[in-house]
Amino acid sequence: MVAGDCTVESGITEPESPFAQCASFVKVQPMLRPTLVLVPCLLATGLLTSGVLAQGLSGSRPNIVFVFSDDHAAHAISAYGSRINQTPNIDRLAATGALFRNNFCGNALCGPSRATILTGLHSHANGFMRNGNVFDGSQTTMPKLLQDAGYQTAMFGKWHLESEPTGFDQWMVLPGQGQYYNPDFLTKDGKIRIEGHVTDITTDLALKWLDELDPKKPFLLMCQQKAPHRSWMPAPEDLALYRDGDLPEPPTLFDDYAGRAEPVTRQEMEIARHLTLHYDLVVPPTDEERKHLEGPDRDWDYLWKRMTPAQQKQWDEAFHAENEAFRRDNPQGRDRVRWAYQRYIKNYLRCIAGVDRSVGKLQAWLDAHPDVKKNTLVIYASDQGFYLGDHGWFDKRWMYEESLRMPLLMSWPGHVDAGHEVAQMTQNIDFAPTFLDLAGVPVPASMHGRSLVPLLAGKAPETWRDAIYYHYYESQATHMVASHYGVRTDRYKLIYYYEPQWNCWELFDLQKDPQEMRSVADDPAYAPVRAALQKRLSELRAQYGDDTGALGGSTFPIQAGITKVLHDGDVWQVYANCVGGYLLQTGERTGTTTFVTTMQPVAGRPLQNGFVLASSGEPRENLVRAGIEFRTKRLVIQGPAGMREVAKAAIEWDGSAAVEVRVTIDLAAHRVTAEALGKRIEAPLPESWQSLTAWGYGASNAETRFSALQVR
Ligand code: SGN
Ligand code: CA
Repeated sequence: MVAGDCTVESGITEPESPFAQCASFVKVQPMLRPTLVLVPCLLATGLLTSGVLAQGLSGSRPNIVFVFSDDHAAHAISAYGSRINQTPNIDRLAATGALFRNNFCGNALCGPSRATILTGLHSHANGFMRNGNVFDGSQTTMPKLLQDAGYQTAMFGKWHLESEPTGFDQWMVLPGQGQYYNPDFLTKDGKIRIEGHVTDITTDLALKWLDELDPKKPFLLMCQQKAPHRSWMPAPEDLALYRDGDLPEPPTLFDDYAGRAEPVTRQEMEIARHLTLHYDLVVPPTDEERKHLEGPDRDWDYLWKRMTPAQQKQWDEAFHAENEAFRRDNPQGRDRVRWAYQRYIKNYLRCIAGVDRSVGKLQAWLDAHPDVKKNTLVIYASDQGFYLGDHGWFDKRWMYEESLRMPLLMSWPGHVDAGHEVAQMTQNIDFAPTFLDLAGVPVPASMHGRSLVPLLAGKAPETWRDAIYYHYYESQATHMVASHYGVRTDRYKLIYYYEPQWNCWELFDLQKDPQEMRSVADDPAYAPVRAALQKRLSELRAQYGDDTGALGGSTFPIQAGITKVLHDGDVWQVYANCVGGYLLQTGERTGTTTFVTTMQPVAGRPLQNGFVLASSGEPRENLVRAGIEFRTKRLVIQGPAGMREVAKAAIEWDGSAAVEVRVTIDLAAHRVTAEALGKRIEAPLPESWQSLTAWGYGASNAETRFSALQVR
């Protein structure tokens, strides 16, 4: 078979043993089927240079040990220059292999990043745009393709994609976020609880699977740690770390958000205001405090009770004295922020110490099995980055560097140069193509990413990407980060907050302002840069086929959690890829107002609801929702305090026909009523509601068709 200037023989039809020496990988490519030759095609298209190492890696069918953690920022890895911790085992991967300097996610959230890794697709194309979506496990995924190509496949630990894992011979995953102590695992045979700390247990499950492998077939092991995700509960043996002294604070701990767009001031992820005392900062509540617990703090007792008495004792010993001192000193203002930062970052880093030890255990297993080791590529990565007090924050979601960056290290001694650094911009869309390329499986043309194999060989293809695309959707959810999409090049970053009430841009010159403290979007000196980036952004949206985030004009000046709006004559088709998404028009109405519309679910989407919404004042705080909960076939009213259900009635409905809903708001009687299909429900409204200031449509995780809203 001849392609370009290189001849590659192929014809090996049996998968090669991972335990055998990777036979003469320089001369001959072991390929699964003669028709599946990838290297020459890549060479012909210029994706690959003639790097001997690169030719050796494509189709070399290594075992892949993929260690993947949750929320581990690159700047908490010493190989990436961490100022606050040491990660000797992860660093060893860099010392013996490659470190990717500029690896990014496409949507800094757990489920979306995982769905991207499985599919090689950005969120809009794999359908998993926000946590709480349900992954469509029937689509083509990298583990399935590897399985078809003769790989043994396994997944242990955090999954977070709601549907059952597909493409794995063996899996044991945490339900949802999972628990740190004595966690439950979902298995093919139901749920089991295992005593211990989740990081150790996940590692042990992976090691046990390695022990039981079929030595004749290559394997993919996905060992996915829950740590260091919130609420940062380290294993007992790590509680003693960082006891003495303070860790350095990030320079932007007291960021005031001046010079950034307005959504940045509206988030709820500040160390100062949003870290909770009990759940996050592990100070147990007093009896008095226990009477008024709010938000995540309500879960502290549950977490505590999950622990065994021995584990509780270890926790008490670790934190009691510090907690007493905190109660006694009762720091305020910046002192309290500093105290919270120290408590938070230390527990976060203690969790990472456990993850690093897990990487060490897997390396030790390989060291003890040299025949496997010589055919095994070990990878460490995490689903997104995280704010380690940077900008005063914890959590992720934003397109700013700290959460956009994902750590990525790959070690395969003898095949990847030790100490190799990759400077090109890579992304989580590239993981699946890379694994497939290594396995000699053709990369489906539909995948958005590209194989990183040429970069591993130290040869930069001339056509490597000059920009990455990003799109974050989970607007109306925990931490309240506005939806946005954007583009990053090696020097600049352009971000668009597209919900109409924001409709604003940020532009950062990363060379002059690496901490992204001052947007230059409106600086005339940057007008040409901004224009070029806007063009590049449109091109990327077209290239990846992303038409989400195009929100149907200015008829609804307030929107949240809406992914797409289609407007056809009198019909508004609203895709709210979010719990409680809404679009509102503004106005002023007193007395009694009746709203009438029909609502109908669009087939093929997860069914949740269609609502008429009305607000008095700030919609985020005062919003009544009345309409049909499609899933449960009920007429319901929610709010105005949060999304709490305040009235409900079952309806006779076939689950698909358009339903007319009539909602009346009587501000004199302080009452909201909803009627549909002969049923009528009502609920009180606060006296503070003197006038309506906005109204419109709402939906949750649904695509819903509404007729024009009549306002009478
Ligand atoms: C939970 C956390 C949030 C976190 C999300 C998403 N709250 O909701 O702080 O942003 O997960 O994290 S908690 O009270 O449950 O800890 S992700 O990694 O799964 O995307
Ligand atoms: Ca995560």
